[in-house]
Amino acid sequence: MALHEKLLEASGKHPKPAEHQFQYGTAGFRMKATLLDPVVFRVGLLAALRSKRLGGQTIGVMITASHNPPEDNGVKLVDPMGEMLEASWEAYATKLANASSDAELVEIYNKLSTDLKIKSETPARVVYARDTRASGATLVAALVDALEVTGTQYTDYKLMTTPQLHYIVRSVNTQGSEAPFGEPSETGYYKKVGAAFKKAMQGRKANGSITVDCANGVGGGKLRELIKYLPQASEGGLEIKVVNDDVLKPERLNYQCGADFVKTNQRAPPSSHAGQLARCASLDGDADRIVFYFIDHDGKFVLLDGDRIATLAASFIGDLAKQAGLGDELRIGVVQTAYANGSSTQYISKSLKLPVVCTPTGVKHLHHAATKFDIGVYFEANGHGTVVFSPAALKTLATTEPQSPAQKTALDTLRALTDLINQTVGDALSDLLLVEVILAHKGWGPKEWESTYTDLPNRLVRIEVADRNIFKTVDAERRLESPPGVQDQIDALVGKYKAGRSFARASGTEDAVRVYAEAATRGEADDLAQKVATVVKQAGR
Ligand code: G16
Repeated sequence: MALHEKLLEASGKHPKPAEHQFQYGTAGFRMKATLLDPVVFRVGLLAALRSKRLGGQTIGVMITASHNPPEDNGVKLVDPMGEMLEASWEAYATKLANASSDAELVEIYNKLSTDLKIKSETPARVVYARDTRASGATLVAALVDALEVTGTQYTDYKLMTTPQLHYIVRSVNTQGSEAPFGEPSETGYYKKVGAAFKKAMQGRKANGSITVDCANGVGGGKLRELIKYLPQASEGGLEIKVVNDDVLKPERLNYQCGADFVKTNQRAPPSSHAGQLARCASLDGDADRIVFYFIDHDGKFVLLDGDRIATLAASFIGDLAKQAGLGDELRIGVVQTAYANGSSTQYISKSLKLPVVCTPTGVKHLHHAATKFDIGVYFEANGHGTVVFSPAALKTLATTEPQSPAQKTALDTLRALTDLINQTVGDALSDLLLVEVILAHKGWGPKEWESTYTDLPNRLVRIEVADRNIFKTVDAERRLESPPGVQDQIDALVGKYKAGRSFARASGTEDAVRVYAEAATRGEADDLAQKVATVVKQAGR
């Protein structure tokens, strides 16, 4: 049978509901799982094309809806070096996903093959994994149908965190090269991270234990596994208490727990029994985000979010670079989004004296901007982020000869960090250990970490509107250009509050508009958020 006939037949098993329009957004396709079968099938076709286009390099497919509720699912593609799919291909993904019939799908597929000059004899290679959602297994079957029909070589990595799959993709593609990323297996990931953690600690002891809420997602089991590769608590290693790791009751995923719950509600999961000043952290459903928090002496909840991780990491790495005698050679910068607390941005530029760049939401934007520095630290306030070292910076670190014992220690720590940090994408497990290393080096608890600067009180509100696509932003999502007049109303409101700042943007992962507001006091921040939310609600009716 010719390929187009096979494609027609296979596509017939994955019909697209006529009324739905799909879009490859902030984190790939994400929606109610019941709608996803044809989308995943078509993403499988695109993964095959992408691999062929790149000369048979391995492409990753991750089936996850991360922080979304249990009934949702999603799918996204991972490029060969572990980055997010190249932006120009997002449009192809959207086009394939919206083909209204099997025949049109085959037509678009063939046209893409021709336009992209894809050679049919080039092999296609794909690796894939999924999170713990109940719908994952059926969606994998749709993906496999696409991989089979296109003659793609594929490996099923089963249940994995999203960043683990990114690690696998880069490891597979760099095997046998000058810069192998790691052993392309789950065990390889644990070995690499575990060994780097031990080196980066430099014999220091963690200050007490940390409790990690795993959102009842895929991160729980994986964290338990990773712990086996770390120095054991009984031998003076870090004690990690794993909670909310129930993946057998699907409805518990991200419910009243997890990084998104904690960040949005600015409170600990109701199940948390942490005592005062005890270090706590929450992952999200696919373990690519992490936020930290603690209960203060006066019983107040204190959040240490992505901005805090960015500032902690940037100051630590900056100090190490200076101690290693590389302060003038390595240009360190921080990348944030509009959600970054104004105080954090101020602290980075005024106290740390580092450049700060603001990009739209979405790791792909931040990652890209971070690669412009020798060492780029990027974190979204929601806890999604990592640190990237440029090839030149890695070379400098590898070849610099230390001139004193202190320089050697700093250099060794920096080298260990380049392995501890998952440079492909934000990785909650690797970020957890990065923070623990820094706190251990500084001899800090969460209180000392918090005391570096004072957050402006802020509020995040989620608003459901008739059509979120009418909300279009400019200036790294800080201003609305449509609907007309709405930004003027927001500006007028913001002007009434001391240190007020607010913006509204359509979510790329949920059917909603998000409003962020900050101001000098808690009352004012809440008030401003509610008022801007009302403006958005009216405009979105
Ligand atoms: C995804 C993206 C993040 C983004 C978040 C919320 O995270 O990867 O970059 O911050 O969605 O995006 P939005 O506000 O557009 O809904 P995750 O953890 O859900 O994959």
